[in-house]
Amino acid sequence: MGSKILIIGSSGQIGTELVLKLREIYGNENVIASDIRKGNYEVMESGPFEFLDVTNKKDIEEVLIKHQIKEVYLMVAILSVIAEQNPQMAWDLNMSSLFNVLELARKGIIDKVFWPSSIAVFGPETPKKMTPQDTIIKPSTVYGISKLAGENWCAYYSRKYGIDVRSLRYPGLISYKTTPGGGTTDYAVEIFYEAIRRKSYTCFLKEDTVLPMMYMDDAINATINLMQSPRMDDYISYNIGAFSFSPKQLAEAIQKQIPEFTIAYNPDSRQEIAESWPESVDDSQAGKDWGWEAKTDLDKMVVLMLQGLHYTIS
Ligand code: AKB
Repeated sequence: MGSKILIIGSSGQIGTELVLKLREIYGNENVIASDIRKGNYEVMESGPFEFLDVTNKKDIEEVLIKHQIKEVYLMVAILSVIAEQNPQMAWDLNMSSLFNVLELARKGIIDKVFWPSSIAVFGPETPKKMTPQDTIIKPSTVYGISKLAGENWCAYYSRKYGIDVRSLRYPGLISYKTTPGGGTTDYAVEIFYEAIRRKSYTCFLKEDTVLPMMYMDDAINATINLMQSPRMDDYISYNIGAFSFSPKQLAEAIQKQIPEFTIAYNPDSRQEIAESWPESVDDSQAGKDWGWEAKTDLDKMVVLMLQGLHYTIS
C-alpha cells in the first residue's frame, strides 16, 4: 500500500475492530491506532499506537507527519445519550474533531478521510420505514444535530476544496470486543452480557421500539469497502442497513439459544430519542454505488454474540 492509515478513536467500539481488520488487510505497521486512552490488548499489542487528543490539531498533524499518514478514519464522537446531558461538550467535541481533520486535509496533509454519520440525523418527521437516502432530515437530538452539521461540512469541504471525504450513516452497532458507551442502541449489546451473567435483562426502551441495527463485521466491511471504492462525484453520507428489531424480538431471538432468559421493561428518557429515529432504512443507493450488502442476519448475530462473549467474559 502507498501510504499509512490513522484511526483516531481506536479504543472505541468501532475503532477497535476497524484497526484489527485494517491491520489484517494492510499490515500491522501501516495502520496506526490512536486515542486519548489505551485500547484493548489486541490493538495495543499488534501495531503502533499514539496517545492523541483529537481536539488538538497540532498534535494530530505531528502524528500524521511522524508516520507519513495520508488516510484518516475519524471514529470519535459523543453519542446520543451523553450528548443530551452535555449539549455544548458534545457539540464542541463532535465538531472540533471533524474540523481539525478536514482542515488538515485542506492543507494537503491528508488525502482521504472517513467520518461516521448515523441514523440520528433523522428526526420525528422523517418517514420511519425504509427511510430514503434523501428525505426530511430534521434531527431532534443534540447528537443528531451534530451529525447533520457534520454531513453538511463534509459536503462543503468536498465541493469547495475537493477533499475526498466519505461517510456512512451507521445504525445501532452490535459487537462483543469493546462495549459501546453513551448510545441509545447500547441496550442491544448490554442485553447479551446480562443474558450470559444473569439470564435476565431490564430494558430501558419499550418492548415494541423497533430500530435499525447491524453486526459489527458488516459495519467494518461497509466502511472499508466504501474507502476502497472509486471516489463518487458528490459527497454522500450513505444509509446502510442490515436488520431491524424491537427489544421483544431480540429477547425472543436470544431465547432460542438461552430458553430461560427473561426480559423486563423500564423505559426512561432514552425512549424519546429512540422514537425520533427510523425503524429501517433504504440502503439501495449504497448497493448501487459500491455494492453494499449486509451478510449477517438477526439469528446469526445472536449466535456470534453469545459465542464471542462466552469466550470474553468467562
Ligand atoms: C447511539 O445510539 O447514539 C448510536 C447511534 C445510533 O449513532 N449508536
